[in-house]
Amino acid sequence: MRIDRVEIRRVSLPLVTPFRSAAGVELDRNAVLVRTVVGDVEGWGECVAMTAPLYSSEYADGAAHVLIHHLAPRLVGRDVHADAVAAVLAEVKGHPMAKAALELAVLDSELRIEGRSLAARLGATRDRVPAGVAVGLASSIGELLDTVHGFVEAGYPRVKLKIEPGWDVAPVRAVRERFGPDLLLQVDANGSYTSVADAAARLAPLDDLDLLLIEQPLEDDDLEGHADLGRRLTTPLCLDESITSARATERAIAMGACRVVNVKAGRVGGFLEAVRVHDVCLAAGVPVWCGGMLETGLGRAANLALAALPGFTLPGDLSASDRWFAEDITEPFVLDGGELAVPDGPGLGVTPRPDVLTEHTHAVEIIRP
Ligand code: NPG
Repeated sequence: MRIDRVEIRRVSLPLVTPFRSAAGVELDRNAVLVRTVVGDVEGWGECVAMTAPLYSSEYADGAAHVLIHHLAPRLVGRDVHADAVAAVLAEVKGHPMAKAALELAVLDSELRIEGRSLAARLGATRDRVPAGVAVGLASSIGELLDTVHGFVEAGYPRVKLKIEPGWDVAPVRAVRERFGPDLLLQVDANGSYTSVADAAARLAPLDDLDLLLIEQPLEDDDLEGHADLGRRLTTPLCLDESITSARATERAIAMGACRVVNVKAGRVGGFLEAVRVHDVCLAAGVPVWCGGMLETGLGRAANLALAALPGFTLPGDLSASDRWFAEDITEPFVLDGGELAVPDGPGLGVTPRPDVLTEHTHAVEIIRP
């Protein structure tokens, strides 16, 4: 399959409400989209890097730069299959989110040519997956309860609350008391606790609140700290930022640094590596779930395909499009009985709506051989 052309497209979609976490505040989704052209077939990928390097070292402008100047030029004009993309791009160090977006676009074009869905290609075993919603740091407990109430009313079976030191036990307890034991509830600290002792002292009361998990309390590289903290708490610890590859997943599990894994294709360099992370977890009996990064419908479609694999036994950060966008660039994903349908058309199973895409695009770069 010869890649005739790659386009890097910058879009900015306003969020319906700002999203605040220990990794900053998001007001708009500044996405970098990748379009590959193979004959008369196009393929789409979405880069999940955020506007600023606060969640990870990658950020949208940097990802666009490395895609335009270093990654896309290695593929255009070449005969390459999706399986080989990661190896071709490997001589460029780092930049997993940018690489994942380009690999996804190649996968999408290849699968459209084959008439096969991404879900089938990745090994999905379900056609619907449970939804989950992430709720940002709020300015008061009253505001938080109102926000969660709206999502529970909309039918979300699982809620994830962002926490940080000073905004942890009290808001989480208030949510548990108000919505009762049936709500699937978990928390995410984005690495904001600075020591094991401090985290253990602050988070121990969460053990009485029947949480599914506590996500990434400590810094990315602190696997020993997570293992130590995990022994001091009864609530399972889950890693997100620390999980950078299938090998890192094996190490984290072997060290006892986590009992649950959040996988994001962008963070591990692509959907094919995300499947390998899933395989490691499945073999080790460790539950895995699909993270979210405020994706437009393109990235959301791909996440749904991944989340339909058998090891994904916990609901992901997979919400309906209207959780983030008044108008998505694809047909919106809608909640149906607390679930979302996994796209079953060729490739991603969705494409951008040309008018919406044009309205929100502010730059396009074309890379030719
Ligand atoms: O539903 O797409 C979603 C968002 C889920 O909370 C979510 N993502 O740390 O996992 C995370 C987090 C995040 C989003 C972090 C954006 C930083 C920026």
